[in-house]
Amino acid sequence: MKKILTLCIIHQHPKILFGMKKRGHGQGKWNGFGGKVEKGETIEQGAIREMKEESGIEISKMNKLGIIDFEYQDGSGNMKVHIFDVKEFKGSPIESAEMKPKWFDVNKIPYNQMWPDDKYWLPMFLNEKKFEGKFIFDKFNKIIDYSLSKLK
Ligand code: 6OG
Repeated sequence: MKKILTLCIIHQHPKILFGMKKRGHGQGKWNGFGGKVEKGETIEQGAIREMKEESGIEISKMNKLGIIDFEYQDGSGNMKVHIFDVKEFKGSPIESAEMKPKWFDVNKIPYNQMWPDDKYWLPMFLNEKKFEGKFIFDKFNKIIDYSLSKLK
């Protein structure tokens, strides 16, 4: 079974909040906040829990914009990531053991320090378009194939 993960991004135009992952998978990259959905929780509950754990922020309203399948060429680490646009929240971001948060201008998104798939789908996210896609990586985290489509 594919692992189900969440990814939450706060976009308050013209600012967007990312966190620098301090450890584990994706260390050293800026990304939204999220992680694995646990047994017994819904995807939304998992998203809310991970956002709180990693940034201190409590989500009050969010909108699912994307679903992306990530696969590795060798079959390892396959996952399905549900991507949420956080619309309303309480609190302000604090650094956690996992993430160091920072607001960016949407014109200065640090794509060269992010997962290589982000530059394909973030423009749709910023335009609040729904999307779904699939990215296949090699063992060096390079994209070897992908598909991405906008949903109506
Ligand atoms: P933990 O494994 O630490 O959560 N994530 C990815 N995000 C993007 N944009 N591209 C990828 O390409 C990703 N792989 C994982 C999902 C990992 C967090 O990082 C996201 C989770 O929010 C392969 O529990």
